[in-house]
Amino acid sequence: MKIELIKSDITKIEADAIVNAANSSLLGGGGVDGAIHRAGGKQVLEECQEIRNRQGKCKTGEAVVTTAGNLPAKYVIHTVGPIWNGDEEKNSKLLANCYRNSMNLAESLDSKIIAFPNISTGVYKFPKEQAAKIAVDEVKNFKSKNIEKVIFVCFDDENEEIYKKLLG
Ligand code: AR6
Repeated sequence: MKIELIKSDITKIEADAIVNAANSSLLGGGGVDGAIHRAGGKQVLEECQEIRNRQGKCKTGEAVVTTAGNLPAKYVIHTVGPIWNGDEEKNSKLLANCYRNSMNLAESLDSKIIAFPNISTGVYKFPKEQAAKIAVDEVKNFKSKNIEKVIFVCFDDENEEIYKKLLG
């Protein structure tokens, strides 16, 4: 499995699956979530609403999938990152769950290429260095069958520098 780092807007990435840093409502918000819903259009929101009606809110660390509407990707995997509250152990486990559950979903969808944003490092204030380490560890430890490439899509300079160092 190849691991790549790109500085970009994730809505422009032609992956099989892009991951959204959603909130538990699944109904959109700001940051990367807002960008994905704006670019994906109403199909993404409608499918999120159907999931809400079926299963209620999405718990932190869990992931659900919709198609990608007008985006160049095939699927959007919506995962809910932890809101940083200083409880490093608990928040780290939850963030690791986001990456692992998203990889599992991508795998079950036969996705070959999956793109991740830097989950929880914006509005949710997870310290960026720690978040990047968790993301890279989870992806590297994942036993992939179908996934051939994971793309870390950094949006801000700070995350890009951190991932560059980590990935060498
Ligand atoms: N493409 C890729 N990455 C982006 C983009 C983009 N278009 N826009 C922002 N980022 P955040 P969170 C980066 O705040 O911390 C939302 O309102 C950004 O630089 O989007 O998980 C949700 O609805 C940062 O590194 O997500 C939730 O309520 C990373 O994406 C809440 O924010 C994550 O920042 C989730 O907070």
